Amino acid sequence: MQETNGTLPRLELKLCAPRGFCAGVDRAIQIVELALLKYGAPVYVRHEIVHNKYVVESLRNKGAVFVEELNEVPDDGQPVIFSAHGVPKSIPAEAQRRNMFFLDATCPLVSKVHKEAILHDRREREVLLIGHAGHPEVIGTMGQLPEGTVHLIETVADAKSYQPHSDRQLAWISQTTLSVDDTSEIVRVLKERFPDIAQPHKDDICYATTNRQEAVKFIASQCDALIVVGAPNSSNSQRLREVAEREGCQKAVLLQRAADINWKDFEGITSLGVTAGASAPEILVEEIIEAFRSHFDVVVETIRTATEDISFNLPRELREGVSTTG
Ligand code: 2E4
Ligand code: SF4
Repeated sequence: MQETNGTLPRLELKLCAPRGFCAGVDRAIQIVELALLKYGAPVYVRHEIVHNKYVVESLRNKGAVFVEELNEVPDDGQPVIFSAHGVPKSIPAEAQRRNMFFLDATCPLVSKVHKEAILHDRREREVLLIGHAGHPEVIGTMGQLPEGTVHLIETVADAKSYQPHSDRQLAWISQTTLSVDDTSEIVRVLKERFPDIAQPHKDDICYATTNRQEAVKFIASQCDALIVVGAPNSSNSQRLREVAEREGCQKAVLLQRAADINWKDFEGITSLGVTAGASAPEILVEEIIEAFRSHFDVVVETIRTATEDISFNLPRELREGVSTTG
């Protein structure tokens, strides 16, 4: 039984499970940490390893140096790590050309989509990528094939108006962190217009994205407000906020830290849903719950809608014993 506090208003806090770190994020962060242990600082990381400032700052404090492009990395023999979102083929090619030592932290589920793109092209199919323009994962996936080969579909309207560029069979692939519902609507339109379009065996939207959206769907309509812990540039976190809003939650907000809470948003609520994007560490969820404890008499209930037991192997270079004694 939770202790109750007579002076503060009661708040039923429904905590989504699963939430937060997925196997791809866990692996990417481990790659940076193990590289720092094995090769010493600095270790260069191309792009935020995952879209979270707290994660990036913690790694920076341990000696990681974040850059956006390889031309910012000196030729000092230290490793450069590619972020979890994946990179166009031109990036490892450039690293090789410069004789750089690189480690690839691309999530294996993103790499799987890269392979699909390449395979469709080999089978002479015209590739359509469902995703958001400008996102690093989309840039990486499009960059698996020569420019102009992968065609981006962002919306249902794009699917309705798409004009094939060749007489090849079409094939669709997708970004891993999309809205499950929006994507199935886009796919429905594509299939209606192009019945023989080839598609992934299973969805390209990953298990973590799917499970986190399902969990939000399950609780959103029972909550006066819902917080997604995550960064504004985190696609999967943004999608969670949208899902909550679409399910009828009156106030769905994305927050990075407790300091960002606008208490006016939560005045008078009696139930609050909390989840976290795949790149948001649990410590930030705890920080936000603690902040609510100073304004409400909080009773936490964890609502589990799926269990996850997925983990990915580390790159070969980091699998052999890393000395922690320096
Ligand atoms: C790689 C692929 O893609 P998104 O913006 O959601 O990335 P984030 O870093 O927030 O989450 C981890 C991740 C990385 C998700 N999919
Ligand atoms: Fe990989 Fe999915 Fe996590 Fe992205 S959200 S890093 S695709 S497991």
